[in-house]
Amino acid sequence: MQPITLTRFLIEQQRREDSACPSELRLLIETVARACKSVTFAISKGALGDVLGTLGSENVQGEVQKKLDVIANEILLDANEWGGHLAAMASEEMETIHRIPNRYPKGEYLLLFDPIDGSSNVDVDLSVGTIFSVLRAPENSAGREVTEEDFLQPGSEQVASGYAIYGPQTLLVLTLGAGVYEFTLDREMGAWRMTDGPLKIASGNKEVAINMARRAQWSPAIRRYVDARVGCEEGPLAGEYNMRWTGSMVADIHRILKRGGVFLYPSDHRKPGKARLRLLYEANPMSFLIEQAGGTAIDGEARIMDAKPTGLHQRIGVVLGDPEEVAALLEEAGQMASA
Ligand code: P6P
Repeated sequence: MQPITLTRFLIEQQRREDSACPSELRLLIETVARACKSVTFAISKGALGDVLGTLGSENVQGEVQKKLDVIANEILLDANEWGGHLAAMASEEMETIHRIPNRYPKGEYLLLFDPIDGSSNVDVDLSVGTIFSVLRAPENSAGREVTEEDFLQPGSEQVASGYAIYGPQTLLVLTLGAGVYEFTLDREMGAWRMTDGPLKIASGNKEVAINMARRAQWSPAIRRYVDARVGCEEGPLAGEYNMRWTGSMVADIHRILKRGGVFLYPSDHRKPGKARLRLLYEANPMSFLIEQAGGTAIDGEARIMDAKPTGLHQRIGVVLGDPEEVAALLEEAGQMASA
């Protein structure tokens, strides 16, 4: 039997009693998935498609923009503007929100995305991805212009999230709040075919994803947790763990969803509020997937999806994955606090 396509999966989700997928959301997800197909075809051209390298410009984050950052951003904007399912969009690559032009109908959803996560990997042919998060526009936004404030909702308000990962295969990993499902792009048919799901994070896979070069920024508890596992210390855990760091959150999170482990990008312990990863279109969508797969996602202390955002490009510390590993970190922090 042919694997289930994304279209069939979404239609069957729509039919469910608790319908986690109303028709407008189904259209949104299919539109994003179709845009990700265009992105993967652009990426795979590489140097032959003049899509590598930088533009010489900086984005709102102050990061040098890759050609593909802008290409993917435009693909996602163009694909989603006309469908009538969105009230507005927000992207890592745009300083403020992108409202739906008046020539198109507006819908009830807000779409947030990081068009190319880990874009510095593209020039050296390593995996990158597109991360997306879906919120409902506040009811009081009907009949008025959507504002940035309407996007500042806790991650617990997400109705869907997912990512495309552009690696040896092109995959779409998605949750509508009723489990996490993986689809593989069938490049001959152009269809997304379900290849795994519901995903559950395996416990006990002793792999730590962290950038050790940022050690000076970590809290004492995170240093003790990491040093005991992948530091140079002798101790009961020495030699039991391995380390992985791909430079692309999508690739590291996909590995954790498929075989377990833990991912850490802690905030800078020396400068409160200073962190690397963005809350609205990186940490929240990934936390939704991780929790739906039975994992835990915290900012180092508290649940990420409870955080009340204060800005569109706000950053946050991230520790997520195997619930036993996250619990071990929290225990470390608790012991140190009570010492
Ligand atoms: P560093 C990519 O730029 C990103 O936002 C995430 O995808 C990735 O996990 C992290 O930053 C890599 O950061 O400091 O290791 O370059």
